[in-house]
Amino acid sequence: MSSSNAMKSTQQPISADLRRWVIEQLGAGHTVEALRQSMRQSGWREDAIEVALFALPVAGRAAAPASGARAAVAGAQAQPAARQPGPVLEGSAAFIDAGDRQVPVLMTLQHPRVVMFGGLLSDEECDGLIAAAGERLARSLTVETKTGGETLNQDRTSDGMFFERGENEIVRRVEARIARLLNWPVEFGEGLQVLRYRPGAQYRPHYDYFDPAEPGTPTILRRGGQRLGTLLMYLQAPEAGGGTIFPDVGLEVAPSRGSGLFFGYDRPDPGTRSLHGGSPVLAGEKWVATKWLREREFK
Ligand code: PD2
Ligand code: ZN
Repeated sequence: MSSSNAMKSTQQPISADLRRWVIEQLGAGHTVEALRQSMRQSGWREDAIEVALFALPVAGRAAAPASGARAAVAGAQAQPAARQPGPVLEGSAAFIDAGDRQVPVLMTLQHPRVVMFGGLLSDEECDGLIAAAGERLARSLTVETKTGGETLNQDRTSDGMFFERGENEIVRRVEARIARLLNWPVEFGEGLQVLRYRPGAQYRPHYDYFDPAEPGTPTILRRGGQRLGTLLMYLQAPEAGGGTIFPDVGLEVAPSRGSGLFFGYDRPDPGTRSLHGGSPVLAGEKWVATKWLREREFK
C-alpha cells in the first residue's frame, strides 16, 4: 500500500482522490491503523492524518478497527455512535430555535466539534442556579474510571454539586431548552452539574468521555452508555482567567455569563481532539453549569 499525496496539510479540503484511496484501502481489508502508518511513512503530518481519516464515511470508520493502542483494547466502544447530539447548523444558521428562545450561534469548529452559543441563559436563570447550588457545594469529585466510583481529584480544584434531573423549575426549563437546542432527549442527559472556581482553582485538561481501557468503565456505562457531548454554560464570569481551553487546537473560550459552549465526541478516542480544561481563575469567581449527554437514557 502506498499512500496518496493528495493532501498533506490540514489547510486543504479532503480531495476526491484521497477519499477514493482511503475507501479502496479499507475495502481491501487494510485497517485504519495501517492507513495511518502508511500516511506517516509518506510524510503526512499527524494532524492532517487525523483530519483525513475523520472524514471517512461513518460506515467505513465503523467497519474499521479503532485507533490507538487503548482504543484497540476497547474494540466496539471506540466506534462512532450512530446518533450524536448537536445543533442543526445547515445553511450556517445564525440562530437555533430552542423552543422558548432563539439562541444565537457565535462560533463553530468542525474538529473538534465545537459550537459557541450566546444568550443561552438569562441573568435570572444564572442567578437562580447559583443560589440553589450554593448551599450544596462540596469539593468536586470526579468519576473514577479505575473503580467506577468517585474520588477527590487533584486535577480539579473547584467546588461542585449535581442537581437531579428536573429538580426545580429553572432546572426543568433549562433542560427542556438544551434538549431542543441539541436535539437530544432530556432523559439522555445527566443531572446538571454546577461548579464554582475560586482564585487559583482550575480543571486540568481531560476528556469527558469514559476511557474504555479503564477497568471501572463498564460499570459506569451501565447507566446510560458513553458520554457523547458536553454543554458548558457560564453562570458567572471571573474578573480574570478561567478560560476553557482545547489544547489540541489552541482554542480558548472566554467565560461570558449566559453563554454556552457545546462540544461533541462521537467516540471515546483522543482523535476527537476533545481534550479540554479550565484554566486557573486569576481573580473573582467563575461559576459554570455542565450538562453531559449520554448515548441512552441516564437512570
Ligand atoms: O469550567 C470549565 O471551563 C470546564 C473545563 C473543562 C469544565 C469542565 N471541563 C467540565 O465540567 O467537564
Ligand atoms: Zn470537562
